[in-house]
Amino acid sequence: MPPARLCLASLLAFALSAVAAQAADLQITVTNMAGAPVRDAVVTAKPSAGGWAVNSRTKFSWNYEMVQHNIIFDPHVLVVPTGAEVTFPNRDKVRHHVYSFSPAKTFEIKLYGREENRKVVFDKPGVVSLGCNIHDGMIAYVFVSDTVHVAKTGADGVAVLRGLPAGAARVAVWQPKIRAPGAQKTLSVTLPAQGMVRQTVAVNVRP
Ligand SMILES: [Cu+2]
Repeated sequence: MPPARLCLASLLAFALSAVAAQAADLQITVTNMAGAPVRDAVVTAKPSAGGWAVNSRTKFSWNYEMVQHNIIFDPHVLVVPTGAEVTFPNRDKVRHHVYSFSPAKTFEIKLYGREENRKVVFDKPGVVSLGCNIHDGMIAYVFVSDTVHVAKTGADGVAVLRGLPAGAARVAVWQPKIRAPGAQKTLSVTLPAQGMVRQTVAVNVRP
């Protein structure tokens, strides 16, 4: 590595450690209007301080895999960074035919069988609705994120975003059943230099 690159790398490491020392965590609890937890909601944050955009080196800590087994897609909602390659392994004895008409990624994986694998690159941010031509009940979503600050709620309705810079951030909560334009609700959050901010977001979801 040439010296200039080395110098830049150490500067970057220093800058990153400075950011890490001044970072807050955001815990969002998503509920329905009756207060019950809502799972599979995707929470994103875009701090006004910047630095949130994904790039070609962005790697989330989970697998980019949409498995088909027991005639369902698993997970129901898969979050990946823009540009990610997602595998679609078929673990069923029957064949599936995966497709999407979503503007963020229109594609089709023609009939393929047990233990076969297919790959699709999701190159544009947005929500991609998946279906299967053979099994109408198979529905799932690939959430293609343009921000590194993203998390999905579990059965408890909780998502935690770690290491957000201090200051204002635009937060969005998306879930396929939210009754709102784009199936999302947005809010503004002000983050301190350190500590955990906890907020509950109630959304109107279809049963
Ligand atoms: Cu199928």
